[in-house]
Amino acid sequence: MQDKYNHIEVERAAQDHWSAADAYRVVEDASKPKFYACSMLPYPSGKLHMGHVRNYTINDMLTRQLRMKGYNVLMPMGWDAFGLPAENAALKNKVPPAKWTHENIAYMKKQMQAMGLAIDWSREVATCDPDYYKWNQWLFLKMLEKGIAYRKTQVVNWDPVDQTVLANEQVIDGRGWRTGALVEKREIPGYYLKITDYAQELLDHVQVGNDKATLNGWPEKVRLMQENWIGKSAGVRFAFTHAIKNAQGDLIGDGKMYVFTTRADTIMGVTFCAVAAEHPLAQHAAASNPKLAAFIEECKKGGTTEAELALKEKEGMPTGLFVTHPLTGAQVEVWVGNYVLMSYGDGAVMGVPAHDERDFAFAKKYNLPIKQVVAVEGASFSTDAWQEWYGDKQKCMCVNSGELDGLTHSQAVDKVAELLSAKGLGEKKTTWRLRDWGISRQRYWGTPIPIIHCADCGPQPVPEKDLPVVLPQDLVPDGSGNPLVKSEAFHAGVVCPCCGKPARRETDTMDTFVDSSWYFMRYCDAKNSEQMVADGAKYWMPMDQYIGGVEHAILHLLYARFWTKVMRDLGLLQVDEPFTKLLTQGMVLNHIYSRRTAKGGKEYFWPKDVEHVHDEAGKIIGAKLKVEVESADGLLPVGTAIDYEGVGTMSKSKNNGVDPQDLIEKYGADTARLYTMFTAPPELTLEWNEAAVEGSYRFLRRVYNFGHKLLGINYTPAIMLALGLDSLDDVEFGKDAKALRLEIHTVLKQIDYDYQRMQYNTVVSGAMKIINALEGFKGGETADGQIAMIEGFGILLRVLYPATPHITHVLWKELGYANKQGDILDAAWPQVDPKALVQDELELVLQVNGKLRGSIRVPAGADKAQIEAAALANEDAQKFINGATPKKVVVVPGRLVNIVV
Ligand code: ANZ
Ligand code: ZN
Repeated sequence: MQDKYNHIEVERAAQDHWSAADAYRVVEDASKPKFYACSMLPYPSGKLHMGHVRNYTINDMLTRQLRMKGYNVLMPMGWDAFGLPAENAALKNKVPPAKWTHENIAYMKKQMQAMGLAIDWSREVATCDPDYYKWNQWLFLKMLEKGIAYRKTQVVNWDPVDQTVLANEQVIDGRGWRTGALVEKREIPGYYLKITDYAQELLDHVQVGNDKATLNGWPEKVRLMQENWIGKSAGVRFAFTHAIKNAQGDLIGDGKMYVFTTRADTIMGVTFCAVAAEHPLAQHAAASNPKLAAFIEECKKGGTTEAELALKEKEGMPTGLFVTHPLTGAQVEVWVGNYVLMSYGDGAVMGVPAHDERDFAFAKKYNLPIKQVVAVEGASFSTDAWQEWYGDKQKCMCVNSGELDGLTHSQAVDKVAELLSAKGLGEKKTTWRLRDWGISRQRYWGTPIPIIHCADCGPQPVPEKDLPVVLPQDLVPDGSGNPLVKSEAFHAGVVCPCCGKPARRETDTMDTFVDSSWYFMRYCDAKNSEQMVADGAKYWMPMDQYIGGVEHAILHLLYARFWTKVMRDLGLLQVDEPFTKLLTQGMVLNHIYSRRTAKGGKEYFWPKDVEHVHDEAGKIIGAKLKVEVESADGLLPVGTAIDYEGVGTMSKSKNNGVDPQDLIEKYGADTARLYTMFTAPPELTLEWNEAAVEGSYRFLRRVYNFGHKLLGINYTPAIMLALGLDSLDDVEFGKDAKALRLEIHTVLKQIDYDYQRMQYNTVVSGAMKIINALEGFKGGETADGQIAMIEGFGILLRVLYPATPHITHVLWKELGYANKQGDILDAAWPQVDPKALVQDELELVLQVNGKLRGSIRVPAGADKAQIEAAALANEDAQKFINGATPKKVVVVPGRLVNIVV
């Protein structure tokens, strides 16, 4: 063993050993309890960032600890290898996305190996591999057969200059990212998956407080986000009648304009109606009203997400059309409103400005009447300004509403539904926010949708025997649309499966969320060429612990849950939910430093080049350069003033990322891992601190040095074994050794608990307490003292091992612990020795007349009489008793003694 900690040597030795032993290959083994621990698969963007390091270290700690506890643990890894960044890189560098992607995968895999992660690489999956995406295609065809997948027109972003469809993220402020041209909306056909068929089950399993909920191991905030996204709302759907006819003379919508409302109790407060720009009544009115037509065009531009709509100024225009209120018979004017979504409910709303905040803003803007129809006792209503209670349905009662007056919200809703249904104009209805999942993308780098288009027979599924439809590997996008459209090879020889005539392949590819919806199941049967999933998935699924970023809280998790349910319903799996527990790790943050350039631009500085400027109280008031830096304004000298922007997520654009590679090279993987685990609980943000990285390194050096010192004592583990001393039961521990054991086993007990709840930062602080206790131990000269140290150090190595596997592996071996227990990788998890926790003496709180007056120490086995005597003899007690005769003495065993005078 080297006498100084050399992380390079240590890590090389440990990694060589593990790879020679193929230490991380796991096989299904029915005799052991299984545990499936998995991180969200990374996009192969080029190199790892600190967020990855954090994510995978959490996963690795879990994996290594549970393996020691006797579980059969799977920790796999793969690559979310399709997607837009590869196409963008290809465009920029003129290399095919496949080449770029594979090079990145190779590099990032090397980095992961350098981190010492216990990944079973034999199960590696890259989603751009035909052996993988074949099964996307296969399941898609099954879904088509079952009607879960279907074709309909969809609205896409169209760049008129590049003549190409843009992904949402390629539209910036309504313009194409490359051309800057105003983006148009176009309708083209695409494929959809009926996730809405599963809405109720998706909600039930995730909803907090629902009896059917099974995802109790998920963070509540994620469950709420899913619930909101699914968005179940109970209300009433009913029609306003009208006699508006289209150009052909037919009644539009059979003379009924349907709306959906969650506030049917406010139906008497309707003063207008509003429809979406795409609504048939809006279209009809626009045909004879150019101003309205222009307004409708304007509405269609820009974002259509709910978040964008919420921020938009509420705008509208009257159509000049009127509909009839179903209960009062009043004529109500129809407006076009930019806040009405065509894709929700019926694309039309009843406007109740007194009780709906958006309608209120709209009515104020266009001077429409506002009529109060519900009231809350003691609160007064005015049309001047919106107040929260106007929209509150909990405490309110109907007013100014004829026969509804005096009813509560739910009574009134029942009554209105009854009245409307008697007229055949409406009924209660549940509406969902969740939409079907559109999976067609007009992009090259994705899973080809297995469809063949025949001029005579229409779109036909590719026969199963012809799967996979392989994506050409060598195309280079040039910015002018999907290169598959122009690829002759892709279409060569394709014939209609139905009539055999020459035909064309579908050139759309699948949304990459398809790839990430089931990769974790493929890990279980990664090499199976006959089936999508098989016995491996039976054994490993559901996943016991999923770990990833909160940015995937909605779409990815929802799609994966849906996909799992579809696979279950197709008989491929027996599980209802894929992820039993979920941990969303916090972001890694760092300081942000910037400066305005002479031209008014902004440039960011690397934190290493900058130091803080403090005021007298030590508060950071700014920053300055520590070194010369090349800038847009030429070379900036040391001392140049820099703006300090506080902390934020590490990102390339802010130039505040820390490259894990540098860290690993300088300090080693163990330090990088230890630092990320120690600095914050896994779910909270982690603020970068270079000094703490060095502190982590120093801690490991202390552990190493202590281990090295133990080599020189009489009772190393190896010598103990040689003497036949492999059980501690026969050892008589003296006072010092007992105290050391008490301390270490007490910490171990806490560490055990912290491991269970994955609070790894306090696991590491527990390990620090153990090394402090060992270093401070005074009884190391005697045999029992040395044995207690060897025991304690063995505990330290094992509790630390999941965080820092390399150094602990080497010390475990060099000191001879491995002689009996084998590699630390499979060593038994240390057990708390109940005997070590037994205290010889107890400290009891001492009270006189219920007031704290000090404490006493008594033998652990002392009876009531002994405790009483000790308390009465105590000097502090005597001062307060002051010669009086005690009336009684109360003893609470193990806690306190109270003398009452
Ligand atoms: C009248 C009303 C009065 C409403 C009131 C609310 C408060 P949730 O709960 O999110 O489902 N709405 C219906 N369809 C819409 C569409 N296509 N675009 C925009 N808004 C639409 O929301 C249901 C409410 O959203 C409905 O209830 C309707 O406004 C509006 F005091 O009807 B309400
Ligand atoms: Zn045909």
